[in-house]
Amino acid sequence: MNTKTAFITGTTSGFGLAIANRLASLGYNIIITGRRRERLDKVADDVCSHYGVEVLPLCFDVRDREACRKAVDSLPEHWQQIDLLINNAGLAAGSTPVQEGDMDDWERMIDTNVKGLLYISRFVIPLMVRRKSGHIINISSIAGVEVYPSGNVYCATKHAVNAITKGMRIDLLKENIKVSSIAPGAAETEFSLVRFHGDQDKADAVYKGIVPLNAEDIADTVEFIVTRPPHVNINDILLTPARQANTYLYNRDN
Ligand code: NDP
Ligand code: 8X3
Repeated sequence: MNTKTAFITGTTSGFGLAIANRLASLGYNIIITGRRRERLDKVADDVCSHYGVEVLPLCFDVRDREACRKAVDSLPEHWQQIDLLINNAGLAAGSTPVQEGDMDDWERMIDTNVKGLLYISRFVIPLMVRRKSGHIINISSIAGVEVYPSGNVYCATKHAVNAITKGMRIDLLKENIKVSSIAPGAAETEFSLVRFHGDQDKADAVYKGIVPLNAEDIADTVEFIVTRPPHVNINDILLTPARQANTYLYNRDN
């Protein structure tokens, strides 16, 4: 069996961390990324010793176009054979009506969720095209399907991810590259803590009275997508907690 290689962005916590472990458990060699070097190196050591696969940690900010270029350009020959790209790194910053929005928060979200995803894709996809083979999974959100109060710019970035996913699927059809997306609803990771700038009470309130999704649920979804036979592409999967009906309607009763 040929060992496959996956490039996963944002693996220092949450979905990316769970996906990295899951793909390693399936035998993938993995390229992992994030800005927090200590965490990244620890993930690399843990995954490597636990699963015995090769792990390459690359510490950089996806908002930095040249850093993205350098990271991909620096890949040794055998790491350039990327079978699977998971565009996961992303965030929400703030939750305020548009007329009160913090423009620095807006820029962080747009630069990370949209431009960062594009930069990484632009540098990795040619490596797939060269081999006429590959699979891209973009981590979108239910916020890419519906807008919710004070979700404005975050929702816009995830709507953009969905448009980019569709565009990739069209442009990469003749290159034998599959393109999928996963759109989770509320999932408990560091997401809300980041969104509320470290306010733990506000973050906890998001999940009050529901059992949220967790990172393993997203890793399960990735595993399902990547274990389909070659003739099948899973286009998009939207999953929510059982107690979530849409972006803003939850059953928080007992
Ligand atoms: P976490 O905050 O737990 O993880 C986010 C990851 O992205 C971290 O590893 C972080 O690493 C990385 N990241 C953030 N900004 C950058 C950057 N500028 N450069 C490089 N890496 C970056 O959140 P989740 O796991 O929940 O989020 C993962 C994805 O899932 C995001 O795209 C999010 O929008 C999406 N999502 C989340 C949902 C949820 O409810 N949790 C639901 C739907 C979608 P580091 O800080 O080390 O750079
Ligand atoms: C995160 C899920 O509903 O908080 O993408 O926007 S939501």
